[in-house]
Amino acid sequence: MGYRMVVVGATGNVGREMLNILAERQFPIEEIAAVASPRSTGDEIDFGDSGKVLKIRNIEHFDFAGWDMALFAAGSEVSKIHAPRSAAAGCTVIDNSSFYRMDPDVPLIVPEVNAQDIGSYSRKNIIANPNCSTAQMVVALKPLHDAARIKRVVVSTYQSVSGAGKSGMDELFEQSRNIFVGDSAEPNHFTKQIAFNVIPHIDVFLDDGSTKEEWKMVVETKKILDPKIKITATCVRVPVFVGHSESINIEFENELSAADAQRILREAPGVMLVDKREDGGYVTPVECVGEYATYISRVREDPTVENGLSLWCVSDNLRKGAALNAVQIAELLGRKHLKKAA
Ligand code: 11C
Repeated sequence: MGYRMVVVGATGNVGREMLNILAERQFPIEEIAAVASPRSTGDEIDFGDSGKVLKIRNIEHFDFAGWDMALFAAGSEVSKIHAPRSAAAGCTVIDNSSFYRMDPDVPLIVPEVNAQDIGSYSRKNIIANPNCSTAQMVVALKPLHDAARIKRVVVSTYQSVSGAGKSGMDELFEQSRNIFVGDSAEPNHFTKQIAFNVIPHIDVFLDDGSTKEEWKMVVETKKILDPKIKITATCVRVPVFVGHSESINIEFENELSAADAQRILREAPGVMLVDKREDGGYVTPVECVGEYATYISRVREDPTVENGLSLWCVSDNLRKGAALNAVQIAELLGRKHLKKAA
């Protein structure tokens, strides 16, 4: 017996990956509904490589009663209106938007890190999925925190344009082509030219000069991992289609050698250590596309502080950063709370 699953925002970058990953991981499904905005109603979408084709249903008229779980990937406005409707109808929401993440009655879950927190979902029948740049970072930090207690993190991100949706990807593609043929490179989606450039600005500016993307990395990491950890982030958009990269500098309470950190990371859930200290012995974003792991490379001691380490962290932002993590939450929820008879 399987679950009756809904994917909201099924036509977007993340929604499509949710369908792919549910099919890939053979999530036990009795029925699946692909739901999106009225403009896509009636369109067809593949249910991954299962051979099934789904007709898109209209979110405005979709009745969540009788469905088990809804994975939402349609942005904060849609989640704000329709997630409570789903939750009240008894269909547990796993929400990829930022809308509920910092709600104290909504658990924010990365299964490798804080699976134990999922029980509080019953307060609102909603579980939140973190921001992509947070998800991969906490997978890397958790085993090191357990080993030597993290005091402070300095992170700089190199985030792909797919984090900004299909229009971000289209802008990088078209601008690159236009520059080659001598046409205009006027920005449209991004604030400055993204092709052959980098932009130190993701999401809106806050009063203290940081951006909301940077703020999310701070507050979400504290909620998922440990509120005592101090974090400062600089988030940068780079001309890469898929795959977020992060340079992470960590200061620990206790001593942790690079060799011990490598040994711990090699065994850590969700982590793939690729760290050969030679030409090409590290992972770059193009190599992580379509993969599940959070890749760690360039682990080394930082002698400028007591107990410091630096490392490089890369993951597919549409997968571990969004769709995969949501499906892993659904799997966890199924195992722990919404069991179905085999
Ligand atoms: C980006 N991290 O790369 C963002 C996308 O809060 O879920 C995801 C935003 C979020 O632009």
